[in-house]
Amino acid sequence: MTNYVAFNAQRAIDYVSTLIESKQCNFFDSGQTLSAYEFGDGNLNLVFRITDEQNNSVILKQALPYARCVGESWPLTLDRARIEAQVLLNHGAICPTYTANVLHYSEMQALTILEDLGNLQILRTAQNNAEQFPKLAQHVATYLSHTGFYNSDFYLTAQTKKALVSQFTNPELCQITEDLFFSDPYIEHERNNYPKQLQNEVDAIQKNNALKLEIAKLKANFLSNPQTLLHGDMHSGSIFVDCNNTKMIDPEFGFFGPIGFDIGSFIGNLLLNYCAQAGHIDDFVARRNYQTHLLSCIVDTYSLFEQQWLELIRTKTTDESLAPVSYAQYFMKNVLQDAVGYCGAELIRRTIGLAHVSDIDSISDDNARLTVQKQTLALGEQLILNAQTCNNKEAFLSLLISQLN
Ligand code: SR1
Ligand code: MG
Repeated sequence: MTNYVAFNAQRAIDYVSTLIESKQCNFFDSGQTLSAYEFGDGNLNLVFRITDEQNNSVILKQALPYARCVGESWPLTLDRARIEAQVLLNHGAICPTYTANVLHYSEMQALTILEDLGNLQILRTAQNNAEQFPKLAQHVATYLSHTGFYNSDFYLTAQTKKALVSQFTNPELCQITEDLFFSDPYIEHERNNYPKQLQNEVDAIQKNNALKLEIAKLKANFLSNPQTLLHGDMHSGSIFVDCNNTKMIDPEFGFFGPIGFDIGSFIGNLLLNYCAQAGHIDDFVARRNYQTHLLSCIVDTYSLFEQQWLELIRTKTTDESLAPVSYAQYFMKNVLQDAVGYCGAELIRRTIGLAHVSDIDSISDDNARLTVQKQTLALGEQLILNAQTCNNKEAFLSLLISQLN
């Protein structure tokens, strides 16, 4: 095997052909002429679609030794390909229906070959077009509750869990989140990215000591609370959907962290889309209908997530000392409060930090976009400041409704 080399389309074809002809993989028949093109539009990696003469296809995802969205000036570990493949395998063993299937992994070439989900859509693209997915809440809740529970202290022995924490130690990718999510937006930083018309709002955030205290608590919890194996980047670009199917992709930021982080990030992205619709759907009734759908999706996701977690704790906990109902209720209240805080932080960092979302950036009218950005900042701030008042999901819903217009 050759040393690592960043692929182009021909190298991707050659690599897959060798796997097929040497019978290491069988996703294509031997002797087929293959074609490939690169279409990655994410922040970090190369992504190729490789197709045979019968139109069968797979996805080859290769990590670059730097962050693609910034360039070679931002070196980044190739180990993220291992983390991504191993999280997909771990989560896929627990929840195969909602996890993208890994067909092959190469540590040397920092690449994973995955099932092609091109028959589905990326959730963010679909939501920017106001499409509805009635099963999304159920699917995301099931994925997060099951992968969360079966990688937690409720289920694993302490020794097995500690071995997994070590296996999934992901310092460089965690550092990105620690910086972009929890640090940059709250200080003046060259990576921050916002229009000058938002300067007053940004100044207010960066001078708000109560807010900075809550962000410090959220960051400390992210740094040192290995509750479960997180996906680590549960935004709407990491989810493929259609009416009946949901598949999680891209867990290269996976590590053992606080359970509230993934569900909070997911809900934060639904709220970013909720706010952005003011710049996309002009008709008031149509906009309200879609926003109502998003709000139902948020409520249903959290309710089902909590219900499934409580049921899993009740029926599958292996450590008797963690089994009391009172502890389950205490535990889930803390998960909710964490989730509300992380949700608020996602709103703020996607508005003024380095990595934005197309939900907002695609609003063509400057004033409309600015109005949405002010709303996401205000909403994010209120969620962070009031997270600890959310003693139950009803309190979270009341908080949301009081802040949304
Ligand atoms: C440099 S990476 C920027 C963002 O993209 C990823 O998907 C993560 O969300 C990260 O924060
Ligand atoms: Mg990604």
